[in-house]
Formats: sequence, C-alpha cells, structure tokens
Amino acid sequence: MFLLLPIYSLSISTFPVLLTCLPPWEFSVVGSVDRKLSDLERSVSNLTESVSLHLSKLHEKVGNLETKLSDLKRSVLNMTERVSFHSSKLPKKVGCPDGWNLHNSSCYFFSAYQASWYTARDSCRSMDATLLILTDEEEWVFVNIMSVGRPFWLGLSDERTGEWEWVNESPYIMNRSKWMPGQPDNWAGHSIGGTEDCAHITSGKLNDNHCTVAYTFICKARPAPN
Ligand SMILES: [Ca+2]
Repeated sequence: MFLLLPIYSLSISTFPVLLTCLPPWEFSVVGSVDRKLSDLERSVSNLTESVSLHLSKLHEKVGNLETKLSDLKRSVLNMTERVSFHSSKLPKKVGCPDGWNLHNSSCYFFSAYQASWYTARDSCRSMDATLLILTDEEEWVFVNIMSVGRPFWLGLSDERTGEWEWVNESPYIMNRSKWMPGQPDNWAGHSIGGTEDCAHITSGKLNDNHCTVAYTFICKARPAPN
C-alpha cells in the first residue's frame, strides 16, 4: 500500500521518510519535484535578496533627496529674510497712478482727450485731483516743457467774480509776461456767445478762451504712499 498524498502538501524535510515508502519507479518523479522545489527556493531567495538590495538603494536615494529638500528650504528662508531686510532699508517711494507724471513730489495728468473747462475741472475732481494750479516758477518751467505745441486748460478762471482766480478760489496775481501778447482780451466774438473766462496754457504762455472750447487739460494730485 502506497501513500496517496498530493505532492504539493509535502515539504522537503518529509521526503526522505516518504522515499522509503515509494516504489522505485516513483523515485525519479519525486527527485524531479525536489529539484524544482530547490530551484524555486533559490529563485525566491535571489529575488528577495534583489528586492532587498533595491529597497535599500531606494531608501538611500529618498534620504538624499530629503536632505537636499531640507537644504533648499533653508536657502529659500535665508534669501527671504535677506530680501526683507534690504527692502526695509530702501527709502519709501511715492507713487503716481499709471499714466501720471511724478514731478517734485506731485502727480500730473496730461489728458490725451479734449474737454470743456468745466468737464476738465470735474474730471480732475473725480480723480481726487485739481485742475492745475501753478504755484511757483519751477512748476511753470515743467508745465511749459510738457505743454509745447498743445493747449491745456489750467485751473484758472475769472468767470465767478470777474477777477482771475485759481479753481480753489485763491487769487491769481496778474503777471502779463506769462500771457500771450494782448491777452487776456476777454474776446466776445465767439459764435456761441459770451466772452472768454477760462485760461489755457500753450507752449508756456497763457490765453483766455471760451470755457466751452474743448482742450486737453492738466490735473495735479498728491502722490499716494506705497
Ligand atoms: Ca483770449
């Protein structure tokens, strides 16, 4: 009587015992299975060793990457602190809105479009600015340069009282050298009626004209701190 156990239920250690119970013609089959099992064990062992080796290398690479990432974070932190330190040493800048010119701590807007004196005044106000009031000779020179060849409304009018005054109702001290020859003449020949009560500047010289005439204009504002 032979044992009829399935081969896969046998371990290698049980084979010597079992072999004594097998007939001779079964030895070759068992021997073949034994070799295959041994080969399989070697393959598994080699594979385990290989996986272990790769895992070890992978862990080493991850460790290196973590070290580099840590170094990089420190570098970024150092650079951020240095930029912050140097930024704090920079003088505070003043800023004008886009399209405005900064000059002597004031912002100037030279419009590209034309409008009546009234619309120009209101447009400046809507931008928290004032239709230009010229305050000193240096500012005259700046505006002269910027107004070459084009008329710009200024915040100067005699419509309210008959006397020339700035748009903030401060008095204008007449200086005829600043006016075109023969101006202001309060000319009344306009087809639209009325006289000339508003002043514009062209190439550094003033002239009075009808307030409804459309000219470009200059607004002035204080710069906003950044
Ligand atoms: Ca005139």
